[in-house]
Amino acid sequence: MIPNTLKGNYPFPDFYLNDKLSAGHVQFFNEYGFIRFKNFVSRSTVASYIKEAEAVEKKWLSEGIEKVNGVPLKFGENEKGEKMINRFAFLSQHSDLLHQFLQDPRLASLTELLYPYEGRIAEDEKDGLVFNHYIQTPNSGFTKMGWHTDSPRDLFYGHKIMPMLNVGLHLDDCAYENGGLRVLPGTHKQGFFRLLFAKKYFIDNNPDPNEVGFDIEAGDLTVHHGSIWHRVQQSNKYGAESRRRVMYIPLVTGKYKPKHADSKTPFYHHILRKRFLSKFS
Ligand SMILES: O=C(O)CCC(=O)C(=O)O
Ligand SMILES: [Fe+2]
Repeated sequence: MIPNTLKGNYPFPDFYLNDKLSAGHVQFFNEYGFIRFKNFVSRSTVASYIKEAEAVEKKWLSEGIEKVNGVPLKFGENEKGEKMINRFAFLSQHSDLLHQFLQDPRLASLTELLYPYEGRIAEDEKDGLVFNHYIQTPNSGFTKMGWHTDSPRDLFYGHKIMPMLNVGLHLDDCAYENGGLRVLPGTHKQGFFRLLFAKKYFIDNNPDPNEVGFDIEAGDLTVHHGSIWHRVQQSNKYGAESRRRVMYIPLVTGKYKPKHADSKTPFYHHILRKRFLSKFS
């Protein structure tokens, strides 16, 4: 049971990752299953990453790309009614700048949170570097995401669930009241049954009395354990003001399982699509 003082709008100290993890960071993460680092990159770096994603988006749209390494892109319409990509996969394989970002030694240092497992940055595994672009428009493909954990996707591949981390670099300011990531602290420690059945995967979008959210500023980094329950609360704004972009880097353990141009589409993508994506995806 999480005490009342540890719910709602991030009731924890601000952490910074200057060089590598401190004992306090590790202790916090082990207790709650997530951690946020303020100002991981500067606003100008954020702007350069957004520009990079926009260039790839333009290219993929003009070439009619629909899948990358078997992973379907998600499409929708922006505030001007133009076709856009709501979810990119393996983005760093298509951008030198983002590939360079993944070499930041501070990212590799986060694998320590997977101890005693040896972790690695999964640039060519799972969905690689994911870029999520949420926006509320009449024909958006992506405005929110229901409760889920990231771990059971392994089961769809017929693999055992291995510990993993999802590291999010946030690219837009997003105040707690305006929506964004919500986590249920401590749920990474639950048993297998609650991992699978505590909530209805992707269907349940209801706030939980114990959830924690964040006043996110562009450049902040969040790390969450693959087994923590989390969701994305829809923005209460519309159009350009509702925009929320965040890149996710998977840090994984276990056998190296690279994907390539002719990798098959994982079955869970068919389910995900049915459950929370619009007619455009
Ligand atoms: O957009 C977010 O912050 C979370 C996304 C997420 O949970 C996922 O892609 O699995
Ligand atoms: Fe997730």
